[in-house]
Amino acid sequence: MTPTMQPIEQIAKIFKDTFGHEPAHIARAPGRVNLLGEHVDYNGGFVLPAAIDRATFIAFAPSTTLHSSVLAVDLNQSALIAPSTISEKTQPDGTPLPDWAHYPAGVMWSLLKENLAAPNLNAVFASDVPRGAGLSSSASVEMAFAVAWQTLGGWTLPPMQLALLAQQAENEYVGVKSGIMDQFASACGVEGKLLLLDCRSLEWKTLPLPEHISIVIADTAVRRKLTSGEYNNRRAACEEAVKLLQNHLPEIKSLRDVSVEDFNRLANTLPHEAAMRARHVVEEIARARQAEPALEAGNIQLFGALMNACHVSLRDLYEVSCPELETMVAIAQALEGCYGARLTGAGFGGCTVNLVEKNLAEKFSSALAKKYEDETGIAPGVFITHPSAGASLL
Ligand code: NG1
Repeated sequence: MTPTMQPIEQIAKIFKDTFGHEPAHIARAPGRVNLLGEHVDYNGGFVLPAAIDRATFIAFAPSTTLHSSVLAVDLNQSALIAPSTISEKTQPDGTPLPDWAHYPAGVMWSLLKENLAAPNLNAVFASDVPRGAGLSSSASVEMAFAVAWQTLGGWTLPPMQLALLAQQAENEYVGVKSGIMDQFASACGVEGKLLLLDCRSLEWKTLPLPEHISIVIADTAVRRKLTSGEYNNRRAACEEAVKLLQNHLPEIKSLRDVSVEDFNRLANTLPHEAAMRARHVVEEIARARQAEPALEAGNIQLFGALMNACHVSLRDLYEVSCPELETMVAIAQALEGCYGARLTGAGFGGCTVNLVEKNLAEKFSSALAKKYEDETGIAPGVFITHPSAGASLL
């Protein structure tokens, strides 16, 4: 599926209505879905995401004013971002930047910090990536603006370097201590391919998705609050486990360095909660490594089984599931044509990812949506997705 033309036409029209002329450029930056390697990016592990055919689209042109003027179509709000007030997170008139504007402002801040030109621009953006659903809508906004400033700034960086700058924006400006997976997938996506990233070395490669397989995303339509607190708690538990394990394994730098065998031997030296969190990470990294030869060989049964095992681990050890995600996964796993189903992203709500036989994908999607609504009374969003290319100008 190619990206729908609708958001492009919409932002181009709103741009012209707002600024009185056509945009100079349009860029697109996709969201992502993670198939395996959950909550391991910040532990230096391996992740297996794909950029998806849902994206943030941005229409933009240089501005001669002392600020950038940014309009978020989906929220019907605008904000002014000026280099002179960016550090205070305020607009030029002293009013606070709205939360959504922290993403574009963070990217400008990050670029300026690295002495890269981020000229003032007029921009209109819209996205069809569901927000707060574990599909990296925020990274797609960051990457869209990173491409815009790269275009107007007259410099070019490799996509991974641009992703690292967007991650810096998210970590240091927005204040979410996320790993590199989201920005990487949005920046480096490859049409039709899954991506395998070593989050420590940042080396990556593509892996094949068999022709007869579709990826189906199912949004529970449940959004949990307190997610960033829960996310940071789990990060802290992983760090605690590393410190304690270093008493026995002084050479380790992160849970990435701990083998399943060593962990089994030492798990009882850790407090209960840290042991559960760390076990998920150590075993999940092992699963992601197993996935590489499985996908290279087209062994989708094994890959699906690894996804199912990942879900159990996220539910029982990492404790990031919720009743609606459980319902969605249980229904999916019992449907014909499903090889694997699990929650994707940080958890506590949001989406599941499902690997489904292509010729059954439509039937699977409508049955999943109907049964989920029957059981929960909540109308979900279920859609078939296709791995897409990374962020670029159109
Ligand atoms: P989601 O839930 O998609 O935002 C978060 C992190 C990722 C990664 C996953 C868990 C943010 C912005 N991103 O993803 O870096 O750690 O959780 O694998 O918090």
